[in-house]
Amino acid sequence: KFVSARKVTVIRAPFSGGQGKGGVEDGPDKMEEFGLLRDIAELGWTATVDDPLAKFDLATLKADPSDVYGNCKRPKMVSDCCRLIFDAATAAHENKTLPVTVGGDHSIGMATILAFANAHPDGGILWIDAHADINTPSTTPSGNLHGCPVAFAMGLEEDSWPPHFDWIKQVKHKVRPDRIAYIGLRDVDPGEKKLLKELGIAAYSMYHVDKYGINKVVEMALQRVNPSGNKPVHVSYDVDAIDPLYVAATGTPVRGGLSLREGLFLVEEIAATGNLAGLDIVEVNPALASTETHIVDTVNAGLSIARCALGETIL
Ligand code: 4U7
Ligand code: MN
Ligand code: MN
Ligand code: MN
Repeated sequence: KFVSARKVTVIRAPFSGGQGKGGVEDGPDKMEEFGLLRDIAELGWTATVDDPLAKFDLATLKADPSDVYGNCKRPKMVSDCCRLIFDAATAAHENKTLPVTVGGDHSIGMATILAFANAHPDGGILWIDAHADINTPSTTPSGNLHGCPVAFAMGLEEDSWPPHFDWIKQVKHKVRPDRIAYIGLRDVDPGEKKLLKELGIAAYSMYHVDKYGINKVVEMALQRVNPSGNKPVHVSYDVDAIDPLYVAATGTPVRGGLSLREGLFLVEEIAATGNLAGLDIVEVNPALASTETHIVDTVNAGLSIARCALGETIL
């Protein structure tokens, strides 16, 4: 319906400018080395690979000390790269393919969910994360823009934005607060809590996962963002939603997360609806592993998310 004939566009986003640590830019390479494209093909999907950031010298851009605005780090780099990813994702939606964007840090989520909302204004978004990523330039405690993508995609507090993000103001359909739901939260900043409350956003934390179980939580989240059950759904999956026991190689690990099975069940359930129309897999950072096992576990968790979302376990 939203995606024709099992076609995927893999959008490579080897981007790390939304946070300070190195290594997350190697996520796409590692995922491919471990067989991302082979797995997609084996599941009967045809993949085209898009590499919108290939023309940039990302290491040089990241090292530019003048790229700051107030407390926001690297607004120009984040904006320039997100604009290209937005265009790539928009093209994927126009071609009726399923964009699978592989990060890179989660700042690129502003581009993918904005492209999704603009292409499918009545679609729903699930943000799977330990964090809410809805800080604005005025609330961010770190200045790292990977903690802010939802605020940009919603157009929140535009007056506080670095001018680099003006292009977002021209995008016709922004992400609506009633069309996004969170699952997996356990590290939300005070300013973010206030925004979630004020905007009435559906936010299921680990407390809710324990209280109701993951099956019920997914059902409640889908009910909120896709009440008719027949609209497209985008899943923005930060691997730090899963417990660091399984996913150690990520930039901002928080204990007490989803079990690997809960994390996979969630995307299996979306696959079963047949409504998946966009997927991000972000924050795999192979450089933050202290053992080879950490790398293998984390990258394989990322691959499992992709395969389960594409229907591997729906028999
Ligand atoms: B991620 C944080 F303060 N909220 O804004 C911030 F705790 O994409 C963390 O979810 C953001 O990994 C984490 O810097 C961003 C912090
Ligand atoms: Mn996170
Ligand atoms: Mn995130
Ligand atoms: Mn993280």
